[in-house]
Amino acid sequence: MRWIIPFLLFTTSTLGQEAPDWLHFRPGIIHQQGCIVCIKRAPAIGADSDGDGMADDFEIRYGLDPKSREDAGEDPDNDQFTNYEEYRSHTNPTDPENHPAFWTRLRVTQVTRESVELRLLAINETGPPVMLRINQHLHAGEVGDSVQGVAIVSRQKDRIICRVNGENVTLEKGKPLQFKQPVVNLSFGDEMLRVVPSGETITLENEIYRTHQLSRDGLLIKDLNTRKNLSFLVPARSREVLNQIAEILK
Ligand SMILES: [Ca+2]
Ligand SMILES: [Ca+2]
Ligand SMILES: [Ca+2]
Repeated sequence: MRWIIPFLLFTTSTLGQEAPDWLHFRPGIIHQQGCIVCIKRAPAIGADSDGDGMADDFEIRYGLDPKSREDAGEDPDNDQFTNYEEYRSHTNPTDPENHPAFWTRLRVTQVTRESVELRLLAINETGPPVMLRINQHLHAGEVGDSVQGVAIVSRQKDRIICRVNGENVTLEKGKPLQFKQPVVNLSFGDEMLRVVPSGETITLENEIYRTHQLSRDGLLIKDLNTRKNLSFLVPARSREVLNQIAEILK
C-alpha cells in the first residue's frame, strides 16, 4: 500500500482540476469520472474494521461489535476461551459447549532437570495391554513403551528393567527409584502443572493428553481423546524457556 501515498499527495494538489489522461489507467485507485481515490463502502470478506484480530463477518454473526476492540478479550459464553481464541479456532463464542481444545491454553513456563522418584505400585497382567501403575499414573507397559521418561527394556512379574540416562536400571515393586530427568512446568490458566516429558498423563477438564517428547521447540503431547494419536506442540512462552530447553537437551 506504500505506493498509494505519493498518489494521494499528488491528487490532493490537483483537486478541482481535470485529472490527466494517464491517471485514468489506474482502476481501483483513480476513479474514471474524476473522483480521486475510490473508497470501498462495504467491508471485504475477512475485513477487520477495528483491528482486534477478528473478522467483521465473524463479529456480526455472533453479535459482537465490529467497531470495538474491547470484545476480543471477553468471554460471553464463559467457557474460559476469549472471543479472539474462539475466532482463531473457528468455534462459537456464544456456545459454552463449543470451544477450542483445552491443550491450546497450555504453556511451557519453565524447564529444569531434577531428581524424580519413580514408584512401581502395581503390574496388571490381565491385559493386553499389561498396565503399570507408576506414581499413581496408569501406563501401558509393553516392552518398548516409554513411561514417565524411562523406556521399558524388559518386564518380569514384579519388576521392570528400564533404560534411564543411557543405563539399564531395575524398578522393583515397592522400591522407589531416584534419577535425574527433565521436568516441565506448564501453566493452564492460573493452574500450574509439573510433568516429565515422556509418558505422563495430563487431564484438562475432561480432555486427556499424554506428554510425549521434549524438543528444542517445546513439549510434544499426544491427544488421547480422539484416539487418533495426534501430536501437538505446546509452544514455549519465551526465549528464556527455549534457552532452558536447549541447555537441558545439550
Ligand atoms: Ca474485528
Ligand atoms: Ca468463550
Ligand atoms: Ca464457546
